[in-house]
Amino acid sequence: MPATKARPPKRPARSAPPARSVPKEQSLAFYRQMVFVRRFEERAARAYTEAKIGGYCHLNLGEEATVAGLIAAMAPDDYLFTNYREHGYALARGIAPERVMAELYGRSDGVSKGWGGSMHMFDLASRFMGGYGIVGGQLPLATGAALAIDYRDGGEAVVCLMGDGTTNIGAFHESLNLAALWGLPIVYVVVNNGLGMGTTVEQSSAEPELYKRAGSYRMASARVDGNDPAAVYDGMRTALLAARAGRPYLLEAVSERLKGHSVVDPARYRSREEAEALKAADPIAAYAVKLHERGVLTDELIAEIDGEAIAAVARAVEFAEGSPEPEVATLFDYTYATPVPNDSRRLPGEALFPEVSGVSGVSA
Ligand SMILES: Cc1ncc(C[n+]2csc(CCOP(=O)(O)OP(=O)(O)O)c2C)c(N)n1
Ligand SMILES: [Mg+2]
Repeated sequence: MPATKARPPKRPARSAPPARSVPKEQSLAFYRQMVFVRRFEERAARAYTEAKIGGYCHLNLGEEATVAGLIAAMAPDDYLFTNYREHGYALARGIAPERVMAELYGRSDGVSKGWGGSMHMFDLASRFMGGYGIVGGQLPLATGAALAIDYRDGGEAVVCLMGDGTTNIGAFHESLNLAALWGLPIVYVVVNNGLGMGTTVEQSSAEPELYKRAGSYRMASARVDGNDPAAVYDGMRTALLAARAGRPYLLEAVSERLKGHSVVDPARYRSREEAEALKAADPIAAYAVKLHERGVLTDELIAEIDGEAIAAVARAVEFAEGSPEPEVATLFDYTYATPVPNDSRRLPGEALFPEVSGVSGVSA
């Protein structure tokens, strides 16, 4: 597409109903969670630019309200699948920030023992099932998990997060179709941050009100304001109730991605005006104002919460920096569920056929 082509308006007016107001403690918990994710992500971005974190690194900046509301509505034994933009969800799900940061650093005390990195965190204890780098790759797996729960008559639900761009992947349609046919206990959540890399929802989706796509599968769905944690929480509770009763659900949470697609993306496709306007879309600032007006937050409390978050993130960084690198010999551990004596367990540089001297890295 030519760079000069005017981009369409970002999205139609929000159709989400306003959230019911939540008790003071719950709204404070939302706020703390949002600030913590923000500070964690900002620190991760800094560590990345200092070359302490390698590989890809996608941040939840701008999605903090969605993170807080979604996770608060889940039961501890529900399963969560995400895409690669996952740090905030891992933290909110209760994985220690030290282990999340150590994973970003690729260290052995990380959630995935340092072998997964930013995109591939996995923690069975908190039923955090990853962390997937292939767009849409998590959908068939999450749907399969929901089928397993149904088969065992379990009471848990599966929550499968994805971005707006993911709704144009074939696996989206295949998964929703089967979930609806089989009445699986799953909530598909579209975290609509307006962009798939640099492409807007309107440029890529013929039906840009993404929650409406569920209609093709006779699946209930709703759109909520992803900048309001209480709205997300309400919407998710409704969705989970339906899913547990065997009625899968599609929830769309609309927010903005405040920075580039990943840490290395300067987001040049955004005009200066758009970048400026984004400041007004900051869910944390907006929620602080709202809670201030309700008398839940004071200036002192705002400063205290922020200070606590910064200190906790600093401890996570210290832990990550002190954690050892994983042993190279463990490189292929966890690649397969069972030991598989095959070629891929050989380390780089090792001879393929040791008995044939001098032949290294060739295939028969
Ligand atoms: C199957 C596949 N195609 C393309 C890519 C490259 N890619 C990585 S992220 C991305 C955009 C996804 O956008 P969205 O689903 O909205 O998620 P967001 O990054 O906004 O969280 C693309 C196309 C990929 N990782 N996998
Ligand atoms: Mg997106």
